[in-house]
Amino acid sequence: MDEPTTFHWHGLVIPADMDGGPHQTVAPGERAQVRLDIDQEPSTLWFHPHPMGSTAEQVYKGLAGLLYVTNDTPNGLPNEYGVDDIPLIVQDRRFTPNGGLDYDAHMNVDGTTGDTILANGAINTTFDVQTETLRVRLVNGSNARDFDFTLSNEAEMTQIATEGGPLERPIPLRTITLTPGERAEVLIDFSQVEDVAALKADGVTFTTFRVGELDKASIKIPVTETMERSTDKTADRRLTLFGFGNMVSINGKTYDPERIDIEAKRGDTEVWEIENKPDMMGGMTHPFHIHGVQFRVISRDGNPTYDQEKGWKDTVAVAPDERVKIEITFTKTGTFMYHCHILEHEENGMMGQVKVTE
Ligand SMILES: [Cu+2]
Repeated sequence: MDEPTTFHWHGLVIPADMDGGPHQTVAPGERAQVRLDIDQEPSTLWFHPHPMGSTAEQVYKGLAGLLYVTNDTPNGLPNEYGVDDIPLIVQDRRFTPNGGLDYDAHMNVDGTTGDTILANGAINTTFDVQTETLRVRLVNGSNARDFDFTLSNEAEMTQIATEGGPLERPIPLRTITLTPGERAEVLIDFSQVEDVAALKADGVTFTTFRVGELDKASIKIPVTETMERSTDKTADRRLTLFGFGNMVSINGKTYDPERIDIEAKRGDTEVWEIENKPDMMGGMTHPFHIHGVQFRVISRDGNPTYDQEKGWKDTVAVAPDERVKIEITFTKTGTFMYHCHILEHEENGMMGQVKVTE
């Protein structure tokens, strides 16, 4: 490329100097060697650039991919890549008349959206299902758009994981909603499907499953420890998300690379209350992401959070007028970003820095 970029590992719990935030740019023609020491739950992470001012356009034009964290312990889930375990990175895009990606951040003030839905970079994908149970790793890789995922036969999917690891218990769902940056692992049961079924985003088919002879699957879904999520924990910090378009802010401020907004100690556990303050128009959902950690969502407006969020998360949707409490333990040091994952909001300054020291 003829412009600077960075290598950001969304969801990896690593020190800030490996994290590829806006401070670690790689100039055109330059080479970067990245060493990652990975020690966290098996999960579906992704990577994308994070340079100040051009993250949204670089991601829109194709710079993003998946990173699987795995271990050697068989856990009873489908895990043969491309056979019974497939990724679907779902993104909306608009095309120029000659087929190029049409990025224009000004067409939609709250981020670039598209009229075409891609899965893994392609339009109208098909997959030949070979096993009764298929594990699908869903990623909302859009710049700005939330997706409601459903099956064409209106069957339930079983969500088994959030961004950073398995759910405490599997959750059957007809609709799975993901905001930009969020991921979910789901199991789809094809044993009752005749010929085809499709996955839809906001009612539009983006991947068709062709079903023939199916291998019987013996799936065991691992059950993990239940975490105590006391809804009356008091917040150590309050962050207020506000605004839309190019008038977005966190606690009334826009991003300043020279300013540390929050100082934290390594090993400390903090509760952050993230409030989405509505504006005169009612406001909009902001997906809130923190670098270098996986956190727990403990409450929404004082109530227990959704069961499908009871796993490690690195991005959490905060609806207008909602207060979401999350519990974070900082295990790595350095200066990390936290921001809205509507990429154009991030670029317009909806981002801050937390410095974690020994
Ligand atoms: Cu936002």
